[in-house]
Parts: sequence; structure tokens; C-alpha cells
Amino acid sequence: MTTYFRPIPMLDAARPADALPLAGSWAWFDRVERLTRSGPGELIKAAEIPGDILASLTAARAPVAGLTLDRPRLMGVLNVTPDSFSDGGAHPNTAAAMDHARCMAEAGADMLDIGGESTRPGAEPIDPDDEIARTAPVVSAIAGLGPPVSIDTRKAKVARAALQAGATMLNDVSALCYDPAMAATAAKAQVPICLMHAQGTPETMHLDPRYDDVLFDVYDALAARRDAAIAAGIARERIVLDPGIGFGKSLDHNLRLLRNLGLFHGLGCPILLGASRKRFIGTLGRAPDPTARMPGSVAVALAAVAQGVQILRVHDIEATKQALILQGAVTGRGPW
Ligand code: HH2
Repeated sequence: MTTYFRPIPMLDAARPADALPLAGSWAWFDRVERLTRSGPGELIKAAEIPGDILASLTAARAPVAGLTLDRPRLMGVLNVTPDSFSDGGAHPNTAAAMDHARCMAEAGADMLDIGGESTRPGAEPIDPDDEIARTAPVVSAIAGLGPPVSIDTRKAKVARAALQAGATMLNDVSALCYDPAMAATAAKAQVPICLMHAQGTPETMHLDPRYDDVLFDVYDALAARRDAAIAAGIARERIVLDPGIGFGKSLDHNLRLLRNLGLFHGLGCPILLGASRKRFIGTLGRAPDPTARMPGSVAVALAAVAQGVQILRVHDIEATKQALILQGAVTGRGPW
């Protein structure tokens, strides 16, 4: 039976002599929870875990799109869609998208993620040419702003158009499973790619998500997608992994993942988290309107950073940045 190791992340300034850096980040650990699919976990000393896992848990991650990961990074969401669950229709033309991109950059966005196809629960796929018509002009307009631009697409044709327009990162919510040409596109372009876990497709994923244990199932699935990407010629240091909050997950599934994010450092790649304004925040935070979910989104972002998550994909850059600055200051781990 597979054994999993979850580092217990700490931010405190008082560190024991044998404290280890968590993925080279601001967080450290000296204890690990040893877990299996059967039975309760057991706390052990970090020195007791296998050397290869320890190396994955501690090694500093390579920069992503030129951004070092020694502090938390904010990826600003910019959807140029009519129907995204939170900002659908908010940026109907390139000028409006440019304005929002500039605001996010000024507020502290480290990178910008442009999406032209909603992947909200129930959404249907759109034609790649329509997706290109929505995204490529916006990518080209904002590529010179400063923050690196990522294209949020499952389709190789859309990715290629965005790369040509100046994007320097790919974000594939299907983790290379939707379009067989996506892996070769990423390998050839030699850009970082985020591989996100999803169960099912956006059209049906919300209907009845089921797992043996969501934490271990997502971990194993991401390990398999990482290995498939490497086999397709994508360098390991260009792979970013994301547990895919809300993509075929119930509220309980999301919470189990969020409470145990540190486990994913064992995969040896930077972790990206996209929880911003998602449905579970509205449910728990009693905020049916997605635009009223900023406080809950910030709370989740801080909890993720406390577990060493390196990249946060968020809608509310200014609020999240302020919260991060304070988190860095009051823990003494900043300045962020
Ligand atoms: N979530 C969404 C879209 N892309 N990419 C990654 N890596 N991780 C995520 O969690 C993620 C993502 C969905 O949110 P949003 O873009 O705001 O909405 P929509 O899909 O309706 O456009």
C-alpha cells in the first residue's frame, strides 16, 4: 500500500535546529504526517522519511515565467468571456480588458491569466477560433505591461496563438487530457505549464463527484499527469501543479484538499491554487453573489500560503496583496 507524507507546515520564527525549508519557501517543517489510505495518520520526524521524498519536499523550485518562488506570487484572473462564473462579461472589449489588467498589475499582480472559455460547472466548450478571437488581441495588448501573461486554455491552437501574441505560460485545466496536441505545443515552446486536476469535464463534473479518498486520488492523478508531461518532453522544472479546487469536487472534497495542501509539495513542483470566489466560499461564507466572496477568498489564500503554496490565482489582487503583506509582517516571514 502506498505511503504518503504530508509535511506539517510552520511559519514561526523560532525554528528547531533540524527544521527544513518547505520547497525552498518561507515555510518550514520538522515533522511529517505519514499517511495511508487505511487507518489514521502518524506524526514522525522529517528525518525518518525516504530520502527521495525528503528531497522533493525541501528543494527550492525553479522560477516560473521568470518569477522566483521565494515569496508567494499572485496570478490575476482576467476572463474575456461572456459567461465566466464571476467576471463573465466584465471585459467586453480589449480596451476594458487592458484597463483591468493594468489595475491588477498596479495592485501587485505578479502574472496575469487570460481565459477565453468558461470552465464553470455546466459550461460547454467553444470553438478554438472563437477562443483565439477573444484572447489573442488581449494577450498582445497586455504582454508589454510587465507581469508575464499566461493563457488559460485546454486547446493547443489557442495556446499557440497566445504564445505568438506574447504569452509566456500555459494553464491547462485538463492537464493535457483534452487536446492531444497540447503536450507537444508546451514541450516545443519551452514555457511553464500549469497542470490542474479535474474529475470529468466542466459540462458534467459537478453532478456527482466521487473519490476513494480525494486527497490521495488527486495526488496520484497529478503525479501521473506530471510524469506524462515529462515523457512528452516538458522539463520537470517547467511544470506547475494544481489540485483543481471546484473541478469535480464537493464542498467536503475541497476542504479536505485545502487542509492538506502541504502533501502536494511531495510532487516536487510548484503548487498553484485557484480557490478565488468559488462556490464553496459562497456556501460557507453565505455569499451567493461571487463578487461578494473576497473575504472568504482571502482567508483561503492565507491558509494556502501558510502551507507553502507558491502561486495564488485570484480575482481580488489588491485585497489579497494587502492580506499577504500583513501575513508576512505578523509572522516575520515577509516582506512579501
Ligand atoms: N479555475 C478556473 C479557471 N482556470 N486554472 C487553474 N490552474 N486553477 C483553477 O482553479 C482554475 C483555473 C475557474 O475560475 P474562473 O476562471 O474564475 O471562471 P470560469 O471558468 O467560469 O471562466
